[in-house]
Amino acid sequence: MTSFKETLTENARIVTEELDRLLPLEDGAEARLMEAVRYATLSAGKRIRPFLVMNSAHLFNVSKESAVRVAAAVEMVHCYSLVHDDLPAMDDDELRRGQPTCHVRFGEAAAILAGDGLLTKAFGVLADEPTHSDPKVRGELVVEMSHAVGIEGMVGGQMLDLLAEESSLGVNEITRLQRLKTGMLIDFACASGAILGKASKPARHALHAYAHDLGLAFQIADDLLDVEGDEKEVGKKTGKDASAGKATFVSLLGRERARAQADMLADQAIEHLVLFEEKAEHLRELAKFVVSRRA
Ligand code: GRG
Repeated sequence: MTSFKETLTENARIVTEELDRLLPLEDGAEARLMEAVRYATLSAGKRIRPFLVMNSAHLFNVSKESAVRVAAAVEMVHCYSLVHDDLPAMDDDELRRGQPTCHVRFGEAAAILAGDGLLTKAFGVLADEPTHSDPKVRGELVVEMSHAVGIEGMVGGQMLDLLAEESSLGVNEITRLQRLKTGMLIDFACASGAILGKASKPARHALHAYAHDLGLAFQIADDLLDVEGDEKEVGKKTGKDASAGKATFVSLLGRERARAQADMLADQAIEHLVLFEEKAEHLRELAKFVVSRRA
């Protein structure tokens, strides 16, 4: 029987192949930019968000050709956010996915442009005809992605995060910040399968509820890894939140309560999937993986 880790790895391979195809090396003036784009994107990420796209699409019998394009677009946006988040003006990190960050390897200007290029390309992929034969579906994908990652979503959450260094936030404020910063892209990844499959309202609500709890569980697990994780295994610098004096779920709740909260949210996420019966098995396993991962 295939283990969940093998399923995740196989999915990552398929999505990485699609990214490789959508982001080809260029000749001439763009060569250096594409090298930076590919360096940031084809690196060894877990590909959790693309996994959510592929498996939410599976619930509604969406073709793999459509789903993998959306999965690649979501990963492009995620990689852009990592590249920009690592910049000196933001988190100023030197290690990501076990390798030097994009700006360390290619310089700041190229890293900014690589992020810009990835974000723009992602919207192009969603809007392009091979993604879905119905232009209304493609339009919905574009609008929902824009909502998830723009000012009222990920970018807004990043701003709150930067401001948080100068103030002491409580659990409710951290929850809102993380919901915007990491939760909304996870939400879009889950919603995209339902959009592609023109799913019913109850199915969309169930996936939204799953994504909400999974996103928070993911973030608490990320906070725990920053405290407990091994730098080599995690592939990025750990202990950063504490040294920056940043409030996190772990600093506010303590490790034990934070762990219990993450486990409770993962269980709750799984309960929202009852409607999908055995078709949602991979999504259930992902919720368990997210809170038990070591990287
Ligand atoms: C728009 C500049 C900008 C930032 C947006 C999402 C985000 C804010 C920044 C990403 C940086 C970060 C470390 C966020 C915390 C949680 C998180 C998203 C971790 C990385 O995701 P994983 O664990 O990473 O899925 P891999 O490398 O496996 O893809």
